[in-house]
Amino acid sequence: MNIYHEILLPNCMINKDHPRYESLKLREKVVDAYNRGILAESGMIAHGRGEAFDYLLGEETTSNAKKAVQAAAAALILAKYPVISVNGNTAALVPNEIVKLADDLNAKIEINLFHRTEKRVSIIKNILNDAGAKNILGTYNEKKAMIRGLNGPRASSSREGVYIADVVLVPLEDGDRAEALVKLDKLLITIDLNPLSRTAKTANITIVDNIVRAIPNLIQAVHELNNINDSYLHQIVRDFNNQENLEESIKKISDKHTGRVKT
Ligand code: PTJ
Repeated sequence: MNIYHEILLPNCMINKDHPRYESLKLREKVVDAYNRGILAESGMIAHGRGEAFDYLLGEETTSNAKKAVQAAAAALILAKYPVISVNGNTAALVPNEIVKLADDLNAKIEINLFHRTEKRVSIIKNILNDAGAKNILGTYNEKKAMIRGLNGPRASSSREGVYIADVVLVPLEDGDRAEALVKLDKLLITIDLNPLSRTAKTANITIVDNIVRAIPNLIQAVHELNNINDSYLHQIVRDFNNQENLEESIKKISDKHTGRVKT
């Protein structure tokens, strides 16, 4: 038994040689996060939907996900005011990686919850602080700005964060909020395993991959593209076509299961 099992998942019975070990380990992590108050109840359902698409995609990063990562990294490097929006699922699965990415990009981190409660915001803030984040936006002791076109707690955003950002990375986002942000002329980057979701179709750049692979890939791509000149980065962003990329993901799923192609 490794440290992860002993400390975080004392009751976990997953055998390491299980063919779907990684996926089952993530599922346990999500259940554990729910029990610790990080995840909304529906965060577990959202994870299950993602898990089904991950299974269909072969649980590995496809070539078109890699292309989307390049475009996302280029857009984030070019951004004047990049913001990374964090929800319960993101905080549960990749807190350290989000903090590293934000540091590398000099981006702000903002907690934005669909099912917003003061308690969850505080738990997620502590997790990000433990991962090394210093200035976390979206908490309860700031002035809020409301996102036009949305109602209730999910309309709230930080005046120093998403509200004034030019480029926003919002993994696992709900369709209404994605649409509202695009209407505000933000360049929207999302990570969503479902290439058919409204968010995936609305965003400017959608990385169809599991967040646990996509964020480390993004960190790597930012590292590789950081010293490349701006005109080449603009070219990468211009050449990326989100709709075509999503269609490729859907084709990958169908080809994979008719035995035609590997990822
Ligand atoms: O923490 P909160 O309160 O902000 O709530 C977060 C959830 C995710 C519950 C909320 O934003 C929500 O309801 O989202 P949706 O509309 O269910 O969309 C989540 C999308 O993320 C779905 O299309 C899933 O397929 C996808 N998804 C789930 N798990 C992963 C994922 N995509 C990438 N990596 C995953 N691990």
